[in-house]
Amino acid sequence: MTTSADVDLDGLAARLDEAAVTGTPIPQLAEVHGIDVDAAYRLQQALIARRTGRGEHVVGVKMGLTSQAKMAQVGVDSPILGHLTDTTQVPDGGSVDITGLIHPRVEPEIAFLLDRPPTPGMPFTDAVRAVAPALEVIDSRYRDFTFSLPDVIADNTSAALFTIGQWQPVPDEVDNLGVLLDVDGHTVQTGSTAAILGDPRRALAAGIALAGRHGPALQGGWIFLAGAATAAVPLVPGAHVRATVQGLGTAGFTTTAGGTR
Ligand code: OOG
Ligand code: MG
Repeated sequence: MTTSADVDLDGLAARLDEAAVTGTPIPQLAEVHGIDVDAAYRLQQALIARRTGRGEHVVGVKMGLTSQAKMAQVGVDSPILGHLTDTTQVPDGGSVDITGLIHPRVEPEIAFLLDRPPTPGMPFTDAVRAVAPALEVIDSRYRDFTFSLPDVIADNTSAALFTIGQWQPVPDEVDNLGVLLDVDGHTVQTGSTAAILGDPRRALAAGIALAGRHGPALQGGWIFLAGAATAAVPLVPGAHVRATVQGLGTAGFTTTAGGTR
């Protein structure tokens, strides 16, 4: 069997990159190439290096699979960390062409604005300057949206697009806020920030630990998405999508099939 030490991680990163750029799904890579979790994070770094080499900038990180609803939806039960880049941010209230995506889904999130490089055990209010409602569009580059834990890590945790609502001062409590996902004015998912590892502050702690082990070095001013509180729903062109987090307001966008981002 091939071991991960023998694998051309940059070659595999190129395949994932091309799948995203061309909107063409690919078979899973990890089992065939002997990619474990450590190698998968190195592969993700190689993928992000290709993108930053083209001029994208990392503006934050995202947690994935921090709620039971999400773990059950994709059959992977371990929290994961991915990168967010500037070109994938859709302005709040903006519109975005999703025709280049493969099989996009959207999910409601809560975002933290990091005040400084956070360290393990740092008080939440020292680490975080502001909080906001958010939306994430995920789009697995694998066929049928099916993957193993190392596969989804290598694929930058299915990250595709995201929107951040208005930043708000950090409230006293973030651990039991109602979360709604609306599409075309209909509520399609309801949940609570309590679904995010019991308290989304734990998602930050988990993210600090994952970043300490696998990178990247977290920066002040970066966005931190804590992971969806509900399952994700399929996203189609011509949809008006809105996330509401109790006490924090909304984040929204409209999808189009053509035109500009
Ligand atoms: C993996 C990404 C999960 C979340 O918020 O849980 C994620 C996936 O579901 O494809 O972003
Ligand atoms: Mg997400």
